[in-house]
Amino acid sequence: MGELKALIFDVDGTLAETERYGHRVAFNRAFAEANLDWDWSESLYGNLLEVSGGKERIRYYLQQYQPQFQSSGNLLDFIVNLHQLKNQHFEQLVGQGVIPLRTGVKRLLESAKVMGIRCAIATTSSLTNVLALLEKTLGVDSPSWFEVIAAGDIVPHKKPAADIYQYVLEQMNLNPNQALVFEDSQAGLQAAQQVGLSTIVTVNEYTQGQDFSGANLVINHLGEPEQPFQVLFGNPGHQTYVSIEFLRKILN
Ligand code: XBP
Ligand code: MG
Repeated sequence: MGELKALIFDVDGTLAETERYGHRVAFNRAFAEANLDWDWSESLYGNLLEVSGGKERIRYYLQQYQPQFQSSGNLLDFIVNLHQLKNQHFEQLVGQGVIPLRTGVKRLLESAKVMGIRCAIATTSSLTNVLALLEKTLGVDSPSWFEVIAAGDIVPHKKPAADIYQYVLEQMNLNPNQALVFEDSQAGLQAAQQVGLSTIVTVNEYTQGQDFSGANLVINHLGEPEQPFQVLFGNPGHQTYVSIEFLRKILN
């Protein structure tokens, strides 16, 4: 196979549990501020997560759950403004420190840095959200740890389309067999698979029932030396947490 040169991370659900306590809450705050009586419960949000992208998700919600709704002006402008408002609320939540990184994420990123493994981000989420999360959880210089931060509307089609992973590989001048992807969702896995990238899935409550066929390993989190991961699919041997050495073996 290939020699491990880079790690590519999804953000929402993978670096941190941003959806339930971050984006969902921020959407509801934006709705209230815009005098809309919409409320996205945790279970409704689980259904809405089938659609990647906040703007796309609002549009889908209108079609499916509020078919009578008429915006005062142009619908696209309405959605863009509402989404901007939601992202402001998201940044506020992140700033309050209510969204920690998932188990093992900080350790793995720091060892990648030390060992000269290049890192990148491939996310459907908006760039401002990503930067806010990184700066709050890993420090103000942490965006520079990532050679490429590919986010939101930078590509025409969001996950499960392959565009974002194709874009990252091109920017880094890498072949698919030189990098490993970290994802939490089926849509993210599909996007990575379509360009031939090996993928480790760390599930969360929203995604644990999804189909992860073709993933190299499916675990509950990246683990720590003192906090072993649980394996849902794959055979990590005696390994109990994700380290760079372990990832090298996966790719080989
Ligand atoms: C994340 C998304 C995003 C976030 C919200 O998917 O689909 O839409 O839910 O962020 P992934 P925005 O983890 O696969 O990247 O509102 O900025 O889109
Ligand atoms: Mg995700």
